[in-house]
Amino acid sequence: MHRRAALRSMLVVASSLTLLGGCSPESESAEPGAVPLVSQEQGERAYDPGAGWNLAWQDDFNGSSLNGAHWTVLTSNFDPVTGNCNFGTGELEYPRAQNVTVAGGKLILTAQRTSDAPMDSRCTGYGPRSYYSGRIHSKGKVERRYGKLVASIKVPSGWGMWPAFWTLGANISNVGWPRSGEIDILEWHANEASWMKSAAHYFANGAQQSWGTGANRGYSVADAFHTYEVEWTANQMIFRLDGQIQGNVFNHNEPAFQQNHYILLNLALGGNWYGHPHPDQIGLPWGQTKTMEVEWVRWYDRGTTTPTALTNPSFENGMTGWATWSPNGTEAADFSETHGGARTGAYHLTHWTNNTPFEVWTYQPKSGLPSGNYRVRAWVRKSGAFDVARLQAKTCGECAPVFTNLGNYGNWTLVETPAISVTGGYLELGFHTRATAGNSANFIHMDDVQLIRL
Ligand SMILES: [Ca+2]
Ligand SMILES: [Ca+2]
Repeated sequence: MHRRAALRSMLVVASSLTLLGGCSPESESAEPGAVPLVSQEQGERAYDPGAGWNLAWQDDFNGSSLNGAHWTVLTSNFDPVTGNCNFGTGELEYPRAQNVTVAGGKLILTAQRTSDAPMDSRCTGYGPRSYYSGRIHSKGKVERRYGKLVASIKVPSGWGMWPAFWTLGANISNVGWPRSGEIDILEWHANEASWMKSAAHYFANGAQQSWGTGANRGYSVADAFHTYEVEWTANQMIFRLDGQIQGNVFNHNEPAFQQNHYILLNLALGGNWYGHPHPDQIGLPWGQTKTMEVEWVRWYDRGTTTPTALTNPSFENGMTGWATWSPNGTEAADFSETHGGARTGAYHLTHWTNNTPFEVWTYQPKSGLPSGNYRVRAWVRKSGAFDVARLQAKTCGECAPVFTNLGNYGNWTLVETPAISVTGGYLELGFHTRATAGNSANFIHMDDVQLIRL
């Protein structure tokens, strides 16, 4: 998408034109710490997601054809999802089915020069394309949120190669881009061949917002398999190369990243990230091919996929299942009620004040929990001035809680606590707020509480 261009131009060293003839992965891979290329070609590249992560979905690209239950193959330079020609970035390729194959346990996206002058009838104003290539997505088929999304990918070297492993928000057809959100796990640029480039794009404060980072392997990552991942939670994204080299952490609170996303894999050529080069400038001569190969894509969930059941977690049955506590002197002002205007269902929990200082802890006690680590999630809208506003959990009435301080959110926003260890089977979880000065503008709305076992 051309709107991604601003970020990309910031990340690319524009003066690296001396690399135009192609980089030299052989010499660079001799640096200390480099993994010999031959070992990476033997078998599937190993990956360990770490303790507490469970495989929720995967495609190993076995067999001899792409799994149509997972993927849709694009066969045009017009993108029907976004309505863009050349994907909004002026890319030189025309995706077609022949250039998407599965063989040897791998997905293979093949780029090649063509004199066919392919062009979608909706894109006549842009002129014909000069390359064929491959592009697939999982929209409407594999759509998930949070967890670790990882792939083992071999990107092709060569100037003008723009392989990418990324996601878009599943609601893009309704809200458009960038409101849908976009997570770029891997983008590769020949001028910085040792880097995994990662980014997030979204809409906030009336405009497109872009955040970017990178992870540097120290030698070219092209022409060998590496793992590229994002660890995505309600509050953060952590991008890793080969499970170890970490870029900067993206701390977010964006609705676009609290919904399902779908996966895209594609091998683009040229376009705005390379400064709109002429097809002859691309490092892919007539009669040759370049391939982006993917050994596997995996999506891991943190903890169990089924949250531990709470009583009345969406507050549809008044305060059933929930208790309240207030310190002496504030009971008369502790307003902890259910109201309409819910996130889901008809009702939600509200804390508010009638201009009187108050404090209230609305919590659900849970007994009989298996020992382990837990996390609490809930959706919140909040405004006003509170001294304390927390989503929290504790293992006894007098125990120190784990908590997340709630910010001001105009829209329903998903929040979660840090992990808490439960060994005695008991947990209290809920919302604790306190306002020492009366303020009629104070409000906090809460709905859809979940207890997650990690
Ligand atoms: Ca495989
Ligand atoms: Ca509700």
